[in-house]
Amino acid sequence: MDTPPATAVAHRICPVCEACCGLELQLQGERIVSIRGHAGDRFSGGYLCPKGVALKDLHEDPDRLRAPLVRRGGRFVEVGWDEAFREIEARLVPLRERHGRDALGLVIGNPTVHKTGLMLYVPRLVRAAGTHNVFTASTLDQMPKQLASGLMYGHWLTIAVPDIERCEHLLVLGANPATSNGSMWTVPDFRGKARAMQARGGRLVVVDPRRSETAALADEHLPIHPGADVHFLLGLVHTLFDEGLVRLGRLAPHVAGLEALQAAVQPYAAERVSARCGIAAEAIRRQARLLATAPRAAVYGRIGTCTQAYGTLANWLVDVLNVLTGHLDEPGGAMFPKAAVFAANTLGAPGRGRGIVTGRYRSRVSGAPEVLGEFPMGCLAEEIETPGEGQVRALITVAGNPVLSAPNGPRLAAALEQLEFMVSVDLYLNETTRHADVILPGRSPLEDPHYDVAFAQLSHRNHARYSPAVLPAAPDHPPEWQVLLRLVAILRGEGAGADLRALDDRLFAEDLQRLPPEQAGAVMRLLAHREGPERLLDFGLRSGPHGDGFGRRPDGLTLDKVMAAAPAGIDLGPLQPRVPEVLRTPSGCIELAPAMLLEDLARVEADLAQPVPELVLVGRRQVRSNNSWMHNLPVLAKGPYRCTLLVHPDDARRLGLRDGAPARIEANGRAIEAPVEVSEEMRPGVVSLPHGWGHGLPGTRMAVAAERPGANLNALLDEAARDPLSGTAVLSGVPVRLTAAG
Ligand SMILES: Nc1nc2c(c(=O)[nH]1)N[C@H]1C(S)=C(S)[C@@H](COP(=O)(O)OP(=O)(O)OC[C@H]3O[C@@H](n4cnc5c(=O)[nH]c(N)nc54)[C@H](O)[C@@H]3O)O[C@H]1N2
Ligand SMILES: Nc1nc2c(c(=O)[nH]1)N[C@H]1C(S)=C(S)[C@@H](COP(=O)(O)OP(=O)(O)OC[C@H]3O[C@@H](n4cnc5c(=O)[nH]c(N)nc54)[C@H](O)[C@@H]3O)O[C@H]1N2
Ligand code: SF4
Ligand SMILES: [Mo]
Repeated sequence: MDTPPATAVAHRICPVCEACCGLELQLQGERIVSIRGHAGDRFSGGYLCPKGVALKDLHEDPDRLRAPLVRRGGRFVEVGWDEAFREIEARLVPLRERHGRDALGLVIGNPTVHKTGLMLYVPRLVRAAGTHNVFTASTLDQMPKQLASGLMYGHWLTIAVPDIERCEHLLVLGANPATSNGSMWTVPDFRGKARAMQARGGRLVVVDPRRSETAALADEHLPIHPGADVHFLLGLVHTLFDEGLVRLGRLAPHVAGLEALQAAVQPYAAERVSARCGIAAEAIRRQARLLATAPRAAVYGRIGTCTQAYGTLANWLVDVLNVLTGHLDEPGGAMFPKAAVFAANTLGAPGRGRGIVTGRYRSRVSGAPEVLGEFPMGCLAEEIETPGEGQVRALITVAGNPVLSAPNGPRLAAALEQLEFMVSVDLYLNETTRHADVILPGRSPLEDPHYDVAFAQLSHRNHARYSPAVLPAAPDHPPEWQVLLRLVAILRGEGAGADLRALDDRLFAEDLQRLPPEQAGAVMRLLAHREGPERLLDFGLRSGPHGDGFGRRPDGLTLDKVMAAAPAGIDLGPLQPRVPEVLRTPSGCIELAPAMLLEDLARVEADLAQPVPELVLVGRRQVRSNNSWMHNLPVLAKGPYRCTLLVHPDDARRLGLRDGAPARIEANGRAIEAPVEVSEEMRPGVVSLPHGWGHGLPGTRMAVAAERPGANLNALLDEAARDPLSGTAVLSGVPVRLTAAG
């Protein structure tokens, strides 16, 4: 008789969102019994949300792909891995030979930054492709933050985050961390940390057109008119100068452009911007005074301040406020993390650098400037549709679903049908991958080891954590770094059957070329027992700011030490002041008045002359949802219908809309329908619909999601509307027309 399998406990860092919670799994053999927060985790301390629990459903989801699919005669058939790669080689290599490297486009989606293997090997894929046509979720998301930070501090990843555990006044704009669990700011259990701040006498102020879950926690909520953060922030900065509240403190010798900034904000008194942002002038002035007089304070802006027409300006002004009030780089203020691995903000010589540039080349059709090596996602469809040299004829998507997550998905879906060849590296046959010729499935996250390479760079506290794989993968199912490496081999002309270990060695040796040859050789030998992401991690840890320097600092970190500290992880302590060492601008100073930004203020001036739109649409995130891809998991899909349009009672009355009845939402000559949820949460004149819905399209294989498909907000949006500096799409504050449907 079989003995029942023993119960075991395993641990895994959750790879779904930026909070990076430590999870504890109860297992019975290879069956997951339950998932909860790991109380012993040195970073998240037991916090989790329903999406962490849903990793069980993801692991077990019968719709999750386990074998490659190849389109044959209009249908997808399962094939072996070798056959799938041979198909890709046979179709992609001649296409690139005929039409050049730019004929292959790349789409890189959000989960890439959450998976160690993808995070570390996608750059290799991008390099091997050698195409200008790179499109990522960054231009639907945080590029304005990265551009503004790059211009001010000299590096794209020198990003200040609130030191919430010591903060006493937190001003949040366009973020809902109580639901999103934080973004460009890794802060598990934001709610608990915000409450602790309030219990210390601290104050939370939230600027949001909706009384969001975070605004509901706040001491003050300012319901701003969408898209007007730049006006509000200009009013705050003006007030600081006007009322003599500027205090640079310790940073004074490290700041450039103060006078130019003062002159530039001169036209934007609170009294002048008030009508545009819908916040009383006295309330704007009061917020400036509160910020200036709080001993420890931080301003934090997130996606609501990014996905709008003035995203880069708004994100610049957030940090300008932190600098002018003496709160940047101070404990309890906005501080710079120092990650253990690949800490981008520690590279190069301390204190001075080359700074950043954009527009080194431009997109073929619209002439959009390259930003951080990519073009706006909103340009993808036109690059596929428009004939000529450099036309995108083939596409590789990695962990992206732009048909739902990018503006004007219907146009993009039609464009994808015109491609000569498309490969998707993904978990599902969904709205985007249904257009592919070959789909290469990733593994369940529980089958992969994990280290958060991206989010440790944005963390409210420095830490190093590793988790081994929890469950074994099917023996023939390669980890995703090997899938990408196989694609690299094909793109480099080494063939689908190339020796991956040898290729991995060569690529690592290429990475080491910036070291002196004898040092590179020594590193190669010391890490010869590792391969893939773990070799890169060990290298990153040992050569990083907390590392052992390959023996030079014996107390420092190595991957062995971090592995031995699993599952609790290693706490590297609270953030420390880093100015001027962290700066990489050519001047060696914090640039308060970059020319590109001052010039862009002309658009704000023009905007002020326009009437404020009467009715606009914003998005919203929901705890049981994650962009477009977790709606197939039963534990998240159950409960009330969530893809509802929140409408203020006054607007509902005026427009003849009833609670629960469908409304027709029109914009840009397109329309969708969603049920109305009458809600006092909304600012009058603003309605809110979540994004990532619109499932059940023909050819998809996500049965649970298709039962309640929801409406695709992005089907309405204009793919050409963007912040011209960062290329980031305008996803919020879009004028709409609303009528009762039917
Ligand atoms: N209107 C509106 N649109 C938005 C937003 C908004 O606020 N409003 N938010 C934007 C933001 S911030 C973002 S980041 C983007 C996100 O947009 P995308 O980057 O397109 O991300 P998702 O929509 O989450 O789709 C993720 C894809 O990755 C696949 N996937 C999941 N896990 C894995 C894995 O481990 N390996 C592989 N290979 N694939 C995996 C999923 O099946 C899915 O196809 O959406 C943007 N779109
Ligand atoms: N549960 C869940 N968590 C997630 C995700 C998810 O889909 N679901 N997605 C993840 C991803 S990819 C990201 S990038 C992060 C994003 O994380 P957050 O930046 O916290 O994003 P949201 O929760 O969408 O909150 C944005 C808020 O901005 C408000 N807003 C809209 N327009 C404006 C405006 O013009 N001005 C101002 N001031 N506010 C405005 C909205 O009402 C909303 O409350 O969340 C991540 N976490
Ligand atoms: S908050 Fe984010 S990291 Fe934490 S359990 Fe939820 S999805 Fe996972
Ligand atoms: Mo995002």
